Amino acid sequence: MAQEKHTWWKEAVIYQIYPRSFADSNGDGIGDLNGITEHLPYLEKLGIDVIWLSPVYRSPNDDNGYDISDYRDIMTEFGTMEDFDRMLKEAHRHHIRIVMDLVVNHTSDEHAWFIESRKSKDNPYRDYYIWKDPKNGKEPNNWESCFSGSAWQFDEATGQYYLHCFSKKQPDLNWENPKVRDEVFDMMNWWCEKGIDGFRMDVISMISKDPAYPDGPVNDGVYGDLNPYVCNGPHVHEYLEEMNRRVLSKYDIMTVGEAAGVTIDEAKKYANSNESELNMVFHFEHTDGSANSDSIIGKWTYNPPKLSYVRGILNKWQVELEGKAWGSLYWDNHDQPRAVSRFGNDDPKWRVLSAKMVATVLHMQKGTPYVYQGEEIGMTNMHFSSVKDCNDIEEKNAYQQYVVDHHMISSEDMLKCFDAIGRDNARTPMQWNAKEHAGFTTGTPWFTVNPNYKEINTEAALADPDSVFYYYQKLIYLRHTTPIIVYGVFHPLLEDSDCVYAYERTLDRQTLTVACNWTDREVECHVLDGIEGEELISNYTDHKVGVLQPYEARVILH
Ligand code: TEU
Ligand code: CA
Repeated sequence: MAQEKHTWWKEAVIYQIYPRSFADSNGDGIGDLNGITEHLPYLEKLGIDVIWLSPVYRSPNDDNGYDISDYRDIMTEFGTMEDFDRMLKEAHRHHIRIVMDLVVNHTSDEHAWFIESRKSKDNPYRDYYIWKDPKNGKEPNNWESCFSGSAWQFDEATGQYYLHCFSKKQPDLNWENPKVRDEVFDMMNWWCEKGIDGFRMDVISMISKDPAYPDGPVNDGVYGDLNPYVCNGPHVHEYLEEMNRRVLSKYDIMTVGEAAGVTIDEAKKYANSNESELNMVFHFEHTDGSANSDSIIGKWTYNPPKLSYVRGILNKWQVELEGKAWGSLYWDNHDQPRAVSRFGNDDPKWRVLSAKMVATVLHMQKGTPYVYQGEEIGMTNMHFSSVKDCNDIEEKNAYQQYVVDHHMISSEDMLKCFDAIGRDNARTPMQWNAKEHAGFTTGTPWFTVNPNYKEINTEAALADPDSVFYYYQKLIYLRHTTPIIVYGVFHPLLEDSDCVYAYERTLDRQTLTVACNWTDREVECHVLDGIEGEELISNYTDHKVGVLQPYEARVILH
């Protein structure tokens, strides 16, 4: 088999920062760029190679920065362009690259293009967005926005509707218009010239819509599903090839597409080995709430994910992308609950052990791993006792639609779903120490700090050699020093086990065997029996033959 092409982004570990909740440097309660700069030595110590920065551009914050009103300016609360330049320079000095979030499926409705576009039907910016006439006096079709309600908003001034796959303050750009592509590519080149190291592309799989705009299947009895008509649409690969030609191929950068609705076959195109589009994509199969455990309503559930399901999906992606496309690895991000709470066990008795186990399962697989801020110290989900305490627009709108307007679910059950998989879980402030507000701010934090910060914080983690932090540090170090972890071929083991996640990686004459107990019970497991080799990492110091202890993880190179 041909030797796989070696590149820096295949060997890298990425750390995602959600700036609003990372570190506040000036006491206004909101995380900012200078807060990130101050903590670069912490990230260098962890050993990560790249920061993916959630959006820092100017934004009215209807969706916390995923609604951009100026792509070439910095959000006022986060600092200035000088602060950005300094952060970039300092990051590079600490051997850390910076990947920007690129949100170009939509803009804010406060972006200058949209302000012009909505003025009149003959405005030069009209075709920058997707405008349609009413159908029988109503919305052009039945599509539901990803944030509940219709995906169409009527605009009095011109008597037409505009499309917004997300909030009504996030109108979708019309990528069919070559002027839109010119503007986006110019803006991307401008950031690349500044010296940034890549892009994470927000819902990039949604930029090309089915030109027929047909009604979607009605799932929850209210609206129709837009996904089949907006994900992986007819021109998406054409547009990304054009982007690659006109921007990406000119720089030594990495790209990861957030690809809602992506299948393995589509991923092979987006992330093909010829690198004609993107370097890799995020898929949602193992984190999509309703797919992964029985749905309660729409995407919402409070049922825990089953090992067999999660493993089936991850293994399938490992095996099928081999040699064809590069993959990405993640358990959580700013849209997902905390990894240890969802896939491990956040009970204080098991939190540390299971956080390490869950990390092992992911970090020994093939692909580029992503660590979400706080994951490296085993931060947990948050409990919200009222919708008034929630911040996320997705949660608030879902509550309004399902609980208030349509009485389809009780308030109690909806909140149980938010506790289990709501996006707010990931957005509570980073826990730095046991002082007031977890050391996140000297002022009043913009969002509730998880009350467990006295036990779970970076200062405590750095003082404890057995902490989750040092385990992540070691996983990252191993990836940097052990080629089989980056380039080895993946082979599933024990695919019928209800308790153990096990697999092998092979490269040249070496084998890496990984065995992880997904449960809080001791379980029988023989995949490591008789293997003589070097134990690269484990969350237990003593082992027993033929069994794995609760949440035990072991990795042997032989
Ligand atoms: O997310 C897109 C997406 O498809 C989902 O993960 C979404 O957050 C939601 O959970 C759908 O149920 C991206 C960003 O990551 C997210 O933060 C933004 O809100 C969204 O796009 C719009 O820009
Ligand atoms: Ca601040």
